[in-house]
Amino acid sequence: SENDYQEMYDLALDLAKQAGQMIKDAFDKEKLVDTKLSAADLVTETDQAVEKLVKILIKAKFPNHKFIGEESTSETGEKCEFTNDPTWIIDPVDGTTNFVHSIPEVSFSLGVTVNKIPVIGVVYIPMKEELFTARQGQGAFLNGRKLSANGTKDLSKSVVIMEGGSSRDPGIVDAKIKNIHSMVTNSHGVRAYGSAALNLSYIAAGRGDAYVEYGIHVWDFIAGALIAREAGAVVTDPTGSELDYMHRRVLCACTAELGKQISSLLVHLDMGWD
Ligand code: LIP
Repeated sequence: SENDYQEMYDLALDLAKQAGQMIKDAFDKEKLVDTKLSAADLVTETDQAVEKLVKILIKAKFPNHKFIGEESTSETGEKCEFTNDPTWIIDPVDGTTNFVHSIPEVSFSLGVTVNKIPVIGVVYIPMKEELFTARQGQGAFLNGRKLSANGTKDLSKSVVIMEGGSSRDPGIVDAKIKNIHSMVTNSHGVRAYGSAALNLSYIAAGRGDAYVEYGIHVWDFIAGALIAREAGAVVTDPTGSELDYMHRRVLCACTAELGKQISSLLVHLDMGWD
């Protein structure tokens, strides 16, 4: 019911606040860094501590809800079980590489799905005190101010956000460089902020026109995808087909025309499913 949704949203905001405080407290301190799937896939104590706390608080309030978290999932190495149940999908620290290197583009990302559809998206960038929020059908907001994505239709007038990502497989890196080459050649410029959740929120806020990435995970982009859509952007699979949250790739464009143009120029990498 609407009441339950309000309670879920209130908890989501509270979790963002608490996670943000933990990230702020740890930001200038020395970090204990470990690696996961590749030498450039990083995790810190803060990622783990934030996820642990958030998981406990969700369980306490909504014991029947499901939970998918970046660190819990990487620990077990299992595939995600994504069901119709209300599911909290969180990335405790999105942009861990930035966090480790004291670059402030670090976000806490939280999405809630019901029947596999995102109904709540919260992305908080504590070092900038920017809180991006969205609820299905109710618009997207930055610190309470309503957002609307740009109207850019032409790649030649666009800024495109892209990332190098954490895979060090030479074939994957080559394909990504090819894509960066096409976008640099045909646009106003390419940017990489280092956090998928932040990148999508930036498109929602009109800070750039499109974002594409292969190799991210559901927790990196599900909240940002709702925020971008609620701001009027189009979020699809990079080929242009319907977005699959478990397929590790996404294209977000401020207009459908721009999305089509970008899609046709890309080498489409398949980096599997969560
Ligand atoms: C990060 C993503 C980013 C990608 C990085 C990494 P993490 O997530 O948000 O877009 O380029 O390789 O996957 O690992 O910091 O939560």
